[in-house]
Amino acid sequence: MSKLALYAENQSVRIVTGACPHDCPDTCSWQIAVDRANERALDIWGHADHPVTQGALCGKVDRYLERVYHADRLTHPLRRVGPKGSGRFERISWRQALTEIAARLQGINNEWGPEAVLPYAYGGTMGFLQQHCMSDRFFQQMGASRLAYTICSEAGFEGYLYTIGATVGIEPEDYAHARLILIWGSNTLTSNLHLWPFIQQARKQGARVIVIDPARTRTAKAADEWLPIRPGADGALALAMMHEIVNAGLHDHDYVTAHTVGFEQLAERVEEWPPQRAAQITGIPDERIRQLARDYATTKPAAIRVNYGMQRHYGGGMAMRNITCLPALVGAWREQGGGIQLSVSGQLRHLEKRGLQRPDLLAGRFPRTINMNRLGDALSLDRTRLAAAHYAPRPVDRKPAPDAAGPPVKALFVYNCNPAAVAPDQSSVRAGLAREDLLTVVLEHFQTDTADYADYLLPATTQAEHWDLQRMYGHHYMALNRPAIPPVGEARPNSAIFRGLAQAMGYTDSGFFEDDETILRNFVEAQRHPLYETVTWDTLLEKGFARLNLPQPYLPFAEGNFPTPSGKCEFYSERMAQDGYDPLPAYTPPKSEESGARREERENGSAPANQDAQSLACISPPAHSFLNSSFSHLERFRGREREPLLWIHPQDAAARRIEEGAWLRVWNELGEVELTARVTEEIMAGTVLAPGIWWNKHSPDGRNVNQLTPQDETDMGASASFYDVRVFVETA
Ligand SMILES: Nc1nc2c(c(=O)[nH]1)N[C@H]1C(S)=C(S)[C@@H](COP(=O)(O)OP(=O)(O)OC[C@H]3O[C@@H](n4cnc5c(=O)[nH]c(N)nc54)[C@H](O)[C@@H]3O)O[C@H]1N2
Ligand SMILES: Nc1nc2c(c(=O)[nH]1)N[C@H]1C(S)=C(S)[C@@H](COP(=O)(O)OP(=O)(O)OC[C@H]3O[C@@H](n4cnc5c(=O)[nH]c(N)nc54)[C@H](O)[C@@H]3O)O[C@H]1N2
Ligand code: SF4
Ligand SMILES: [Mo]
Repeated sequence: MSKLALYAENQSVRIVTGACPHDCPDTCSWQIAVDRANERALDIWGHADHPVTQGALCGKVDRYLERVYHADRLTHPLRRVGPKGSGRFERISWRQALTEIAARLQGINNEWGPEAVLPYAYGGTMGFLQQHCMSDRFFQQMGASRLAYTICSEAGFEGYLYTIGATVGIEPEDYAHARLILIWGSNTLTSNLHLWPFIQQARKQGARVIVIDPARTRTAKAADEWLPIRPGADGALALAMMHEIVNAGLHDHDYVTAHTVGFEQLAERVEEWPPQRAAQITGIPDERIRQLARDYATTKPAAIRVNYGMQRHYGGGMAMRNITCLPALVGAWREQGGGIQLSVSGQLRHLEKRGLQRPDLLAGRFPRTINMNRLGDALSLDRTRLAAAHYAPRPVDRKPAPDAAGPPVKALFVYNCNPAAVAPDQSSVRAGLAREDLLTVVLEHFQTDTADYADYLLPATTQAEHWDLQRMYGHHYMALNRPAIPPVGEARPNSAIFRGLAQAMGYTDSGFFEDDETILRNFVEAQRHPLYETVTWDTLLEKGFARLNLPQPYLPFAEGNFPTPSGKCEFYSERMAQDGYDPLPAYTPPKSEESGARREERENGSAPANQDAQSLACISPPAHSFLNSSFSHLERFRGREREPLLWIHPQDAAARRIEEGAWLRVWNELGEVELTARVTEEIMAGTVLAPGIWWNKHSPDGRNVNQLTPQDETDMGASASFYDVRVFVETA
């Protein structure tokens, strides 16, 4: 019997439909059973009618109610009592908290101007309401610094956009129709679980699945083939595939002629990329590259699921661009199950969001924008570093001179984010957070590593307790989240906290008085684009989710119509040339090839022959049981991941006399962290892998892998280069 059927018969239970808030391409629709007598949630499950959720949540969110009712939940406002970072607090009332924070903000605004206030937020929730609605209104009314949301996806986004014009692509359901599926820099069974049933359906009909990844992930194990590739080398692989396809005449002449621009220049460019050259860079034998290219061009339909893992490198933007050229080159877009998906968030680009976020409250001001990856620099009192923290996403963008960098950051507002654990160059971030003169306000469910540094720690509601509308990006269903239970303790939704702060600041705009349900209903009803005709408030209330007004099957580019400037897939991009890039696909090597670790090797004369002194590439993708740093503090999930590990190939381990379970010191020019060795052939030689993201305070030495990751921006979008890292490893 389904859970729904089980509870539906029970008069003492109410069933509330909602949606998972997490930053995950699956955006599941869920149902919660609530005991009417005491308003306590009893059970949670995946919505059976949702075409992608298909009745199942992942192993993390299946236990969401443990998170909701966990003894460690923050249940009332707190004010710091110990020294900065000590994590010691006393309980205060909401009124006290809001009044005191408002008074301190007024003081900072008067002395330094509003740009001295920096909001810092990311993916705790992907809801239109609790992610960036009332907070945007609040900070825009103030004129605070703005934050560029670059920590995850911007490099890949830009590469994809330059090539095909929008982040749209194949929908998950259509992967079932593919005959060849390349899972490229993605760990589907961990980070995009609900795609897997469609892939399995395809395999039942004979499809082959190939995983291109430096690690033999659980996805690679479940696939037909694992193709190990060196981190950061994907751009070269795609170039060589195009070389082979064009030289063998396997490209789709008609599609290329009708729907692409720049084929002649592309053909000339890829001439420079024979598979032998790419083999040197990728570590994939040239014969295997040739075969992959021929299979990709001749198996129809051919689908690519590319994801963010492969773009967390300096050349991530260009690598994504190259890969995005492939489906047009072979005409894969023609068929159901052919094409590519990075994200389908571009389907939301026609949303009317002004009523939600109220940019008009800026009233003509243009506050500076800070790149969130450079939080360490932003919190530094050194003006040169502050200038470096400004957002400059393209080569043609310039950062200001130190004198023009603006005021130091004097107040930091963190919500939906745990930067002390997730942001790069952790020692810089923590040094900044430890500044006694910095006012830090943190809105959280739990006392995270970041919350330890708060002056005021404010309890936020979870998704079980508040309204929201979920912004999906891996499929085409928007989902409404209704509150199932009353707030736990004195917790308040982010929206209510910012509403309260606005009132404490004396802001009078009517936008600060709207209630949550009204905001969402107005937002849904404000849409005029035909794409959202089917997403009505009534449908959302009734069913819990609504499909965008897209046909099924949905073939976005079967007849071209790319939303690029030329209307075609741009092998040659004039816009890239204008923005300061090579207008053609190119290979951009990892920056860590030239980083401190490599310099150090040359300077202390550790010759390549001396293998145990050599640095290794280091990547830190998500542990299966965590969601970024969420869930990693709960015993159940921590238990599943054992302890902070470093996967190292037996060859690299032997050269360093490292044995399974050994205590390791892992370091580079930025920092150092201690990890336990997992000696395994599941990572390619020359690369190590540290599953993330552990909280610092749950790591044996109080630090995590972000000690080793740089603030450096990627080639496009000023994104994070978490996996463009080299490290030295030795037994501690
Ligand atoms: N369970 C779980 N699910 C999640 C998350 C989570 O933390 N846990 N995080 C969510 C978020 S915010 C995001 S952005 C996505 C992230 O999920 P994905 O987009 O899948 O990205 P990653 O997990 O960073 O990396 C995916 C794979 O890329 C590989 N990889 C690393 N470098 C390279 C490279 O240079 N080339 C290639 N070909 N592969 C490479 C890694 O080994 C990893 O197996 O998942 C979301 N879903
Ligand atoms: N080394 C390394 N670092 C990485 C990555 C990596 O692969 N390797 N991945 C990067 C990526 S892709 C991403 S997206 C970032 C993610 O980094 P974050 O966006 O910081 O994600 P989480 O670590 O899940 O932290 C989200 C926090 O928001 C809180 N939260 C959830 N809902 C709410 C709410 O409604 N209100 C409030 N106030 N708080 C809420 C949760 O309790 C949690 O502590 O990390 C990045 N960092
Ligand atoms: S984290 Fe992803 S897979 Fe898990 S319930 Fe949420 S949306 Fe679904
Ligand atoms: Mo992410």
